[in-house]
Amino acid sequence: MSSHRVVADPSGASLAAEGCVGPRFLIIGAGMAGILSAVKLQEAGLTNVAIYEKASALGGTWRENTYPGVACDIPSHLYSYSFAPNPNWSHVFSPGAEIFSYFEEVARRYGVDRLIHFGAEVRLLEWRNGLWHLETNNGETDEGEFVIAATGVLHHPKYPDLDGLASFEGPVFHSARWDHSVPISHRRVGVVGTGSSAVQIVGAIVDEVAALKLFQRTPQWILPIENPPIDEEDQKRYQADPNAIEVLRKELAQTFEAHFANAVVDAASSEVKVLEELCRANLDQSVKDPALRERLRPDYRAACKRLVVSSNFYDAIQKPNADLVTEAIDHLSPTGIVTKDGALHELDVVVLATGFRVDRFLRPMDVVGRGGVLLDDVWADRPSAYLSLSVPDFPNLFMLNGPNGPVGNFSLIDVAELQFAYVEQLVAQVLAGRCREVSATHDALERFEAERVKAAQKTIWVSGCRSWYLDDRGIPAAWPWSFDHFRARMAAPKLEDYELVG
Ligand code: N01
Repeated sequence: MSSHRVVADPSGASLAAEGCVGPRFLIIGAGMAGILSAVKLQEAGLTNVAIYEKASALGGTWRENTYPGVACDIPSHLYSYSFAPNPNWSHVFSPGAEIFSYFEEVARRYGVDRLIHFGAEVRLLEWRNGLWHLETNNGETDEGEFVIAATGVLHHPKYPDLDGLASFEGPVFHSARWDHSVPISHRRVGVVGTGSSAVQIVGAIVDEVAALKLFQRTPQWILPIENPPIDEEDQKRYQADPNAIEVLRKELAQTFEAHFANAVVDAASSEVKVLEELCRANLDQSVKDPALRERLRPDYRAACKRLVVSSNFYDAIQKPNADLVTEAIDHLSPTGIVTKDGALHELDVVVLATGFRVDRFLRPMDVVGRGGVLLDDVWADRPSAYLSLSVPDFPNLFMLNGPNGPVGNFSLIDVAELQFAYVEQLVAQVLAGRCREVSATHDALERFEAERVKAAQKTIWVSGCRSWYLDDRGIPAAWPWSFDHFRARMAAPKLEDYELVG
C-alpha cells in the first residue's frame, strides 16, 4: 500500500484520508458508474484514482446510443446523481444528448475528467502480490490495490445472425452504432426489432423517411407515458430551491419502486395487473385497424419482457408510410429484406435494433485472480457475483451494475450509488488494517445464487416470454427481490460472507 496514511472511521463504515494519496484505485469505464466512483472516492479523500476508458469520450451508454429518439425511460430528475441534481432538465424524460452533457458537466465539476485515460481499453487485469496489475491495448500499465469495474450491462451490441446480411448493398448498422453520415430523409428504412430502442427510433424517424418497415419478431406491450417539457418556471423554481428537487426525487422514487421495481418481482401483484390493464387499454384504444391491432398484441403478460414506454409508437406505426412486417425474416438480399413468404421488402438503409449481449460485463478483458484463476473460466457457463458485486478469488475487485443486479425499472444511478456505498465499507476494512484482501466467499456466492434462482420463480419475467433478462437456463439474470430488499442488503456488508485475508 502507498506510504501515504489513509485512515478509516473506527466504525469501518466510512473513509477518510490524510495526505492527498492513499491506495490506488483503478476504475474501468468512464460511464455513469465510473464517474460516480471517482467522485465518491475523492469525496472520501482517496485521491489516488485512475479511470481507464476505451473510447475517446466519457458517458458510456449515452455516448454510444445516439440514435434518433434516444431518451431514458426513467424520469430525468430520478436518473441523476443524488449529489448533483440538475434543475435544468428540459423534459420529464430528457433526450440522450442532454443526459450525455449532464455526465460531462458532472465529470468536469468534480474534477473527474482529468483522471480519465482515454483510448485505453483494458486488456488484462492480474492480481499479483497483493496488487491488481493492469495493461491496456495502447501499452499503458498501472498497478493498484483496488479495482472498480464500471463496465456497464447494455454495452456490447448483439448482431443478429441473418443470412445475407453482408450482401445488402446499402448501409446497415446497429442502433447503438448509429451512422449519422447516412441520410435517412426520404429513404426507405427497415428497422429490425421491437425493443425500447426500436420503439424510440420508429417514433422519431417515421415523419422523416419515405417508408418505414418495422420487422417484428415478437410484439411488445407498450405503456403509454407522456413526456412533457419542464417549463421555465419550474426550472427556475428548482434553481432557487434545491430542496424542491429532493422532494420530487423522493416522490418519483416512491412511484417507481411501488409501481415498477417492487411490482415486477411478484407476478401476482395487483400493481402488475394495473400495468397489464394500462398496456391493454393503450393497444385497444390507440390502434384503429383491428387486424393491425391483433398483430401488435403480445401473447404474454405485460412486463414479462422489459416494459417499453412510449407515447408515440402506435401513432407512428399507423402512419401511411409505416408498415409492420410480422412475417419472419428469411434473409437479406442486395436490395432489401426477404421474408419467409418470399416477399422482398426493398430498403435503402437497415437498422438492427437487436439488443445487447448482456453476459459480458468485464469481458473480453482477461481477468486473472488469486492463484491464477481466470474469470473467463469461472464464468464459463454464465456470469455470477455475490450480491452482483464480488467474485470469490478476485480480491479487492468490485463491480457496479454487475451480474444479476437490479437492471430494470429503476434508476441504475440509484443502484450504483447504493452499491458504491456498500463497496466503501468493504474497502474500509482494508484501510483500517483489518485485512489486505477482501472478496466474497464461495459459500456466500453459492447461497446467494440458490436464493436468487428460487426467488426468481415468483417474478413476472418467468411468466412465459423470451427476453434479455433470461439467461441460458431461462432464469432471470436480475435482482428478483424488491428494491427495499436491495437497499437493505446494501446498507452494510455481512462480513461473515467475505474472506478477509492478510
Ligand atoms: O434491445 P432488446 P433494445 N431477428 O433486447 C429483436 C435499455 N434501453 O436495444 O423480442 C429478428 O430489448 C428482439 O426480438 P424478440 C432497456 O433496458 C432503454 O431495444 O427477442 N428480431 C427484440 O424485439 C432495454 O430493455 C431505453 O423476439 C430480432 C429486439 O430485437 C434494453 O436497453 C432505450 C433478432 C431487441 O430488443 C435493450 O433494448 C433503449 C433477430 N435475429 C434501450 N434478434 C430507454 O431508457 C433480436 N431481435 C427508453
